[in-house]
Amino acid sequence: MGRMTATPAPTPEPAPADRSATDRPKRVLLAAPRGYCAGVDRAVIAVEKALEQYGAPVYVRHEIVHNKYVVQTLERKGAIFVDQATEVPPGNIVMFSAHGVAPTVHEEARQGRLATIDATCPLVTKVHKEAVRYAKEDFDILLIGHEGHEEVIGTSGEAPDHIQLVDGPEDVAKVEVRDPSRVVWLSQTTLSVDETMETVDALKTKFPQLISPPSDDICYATQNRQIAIKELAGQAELVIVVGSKNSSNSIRMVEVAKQAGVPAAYLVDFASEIDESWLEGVTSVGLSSGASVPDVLVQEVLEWLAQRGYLDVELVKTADETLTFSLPKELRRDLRAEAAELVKE
Ligand code: 10D
Ligand code: SF4
Repeated sequence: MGRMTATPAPTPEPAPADRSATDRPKRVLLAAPRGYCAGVDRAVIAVEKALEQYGAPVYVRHEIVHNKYVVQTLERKGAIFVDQATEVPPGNIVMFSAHGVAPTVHEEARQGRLATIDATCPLVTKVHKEAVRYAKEDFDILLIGHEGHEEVIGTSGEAPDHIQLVDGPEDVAKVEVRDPSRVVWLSQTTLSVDETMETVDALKTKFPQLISPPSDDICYATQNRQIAIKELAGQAELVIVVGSKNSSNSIRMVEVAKQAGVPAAYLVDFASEIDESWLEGVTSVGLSSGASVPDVLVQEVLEWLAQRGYLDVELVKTADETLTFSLPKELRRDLRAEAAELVKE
């Protein structure tokens, strides 16, 4: 009997991890937390309640939150959005947006004989209070934020003589202060955490005695959404963030995804804005939404993706959010009667 030749070992079946990207089931990695934060939820409900209680029209100075769909939906219910309180006819109700306003805007409303509802997020108000306190103590305040953004305009208005804006690390070179031993930095609530820390480091190099805010000015919701998007970015070839083009926190999420290494990341208001070509060669799509985005818009994107074979939806959860804020106290008053009295005075 001749010797048996050794049978070559069978080629092992490729393990699932070795399968090419095109063989793997298409999936969506859905971020949690995403969408509405406590301040946005409060502000949107405040407009709805005001319309219910006082009837239309309720004027709102600036978009209540930076979201096209929210604004269009509230307009259909009777809200009228204006750029300035001075555009509102006397004897009416005006609501201030979640981004906050300068004290001069409260004064304009008084002069214009308007009843007001302040829907400023309490976490923005916290930054206003810090600005007032440090200005009283005669500090130079370096406000890190994006020039022209509504929140920055409101916060700066609390202490215009003490605040200067620092719009990113490249702005640091031009910052001048009166006394380098009395300088504090504050920030807009919806910035990129990493970029803000770069700006702070540059400021600290220039002003070693720089004081930090007593607690984080970048709010919990902004931070949580950025942490979740970083987690997605490591596992997806495409990230879609639902949000409007003027929404600072939503724009930051796209930037954070790109910085975390995802090959492509886009901001869309609606599923209809997604370009089919973005999906070429993509197995895993990361999906999230900004703090001003109702979840119905994310559900529409999920349906759009499901129709194109992205049927598996995996939740990528990095935090639980339970914070809620009570509604603006003005909603407990009869503001229509108050507004009518104001025009009689
Ligand atoms: O542009 P943004 O991120 O500041 O505002 P958005 O309305 O999109 O989100 C809510 C954030 C607010 C009101 C600022 F704190
Ligand atoms: Fe408030 Fe943060 Fe939401 Fe802005 S993003 S409304 S600061 S909770």
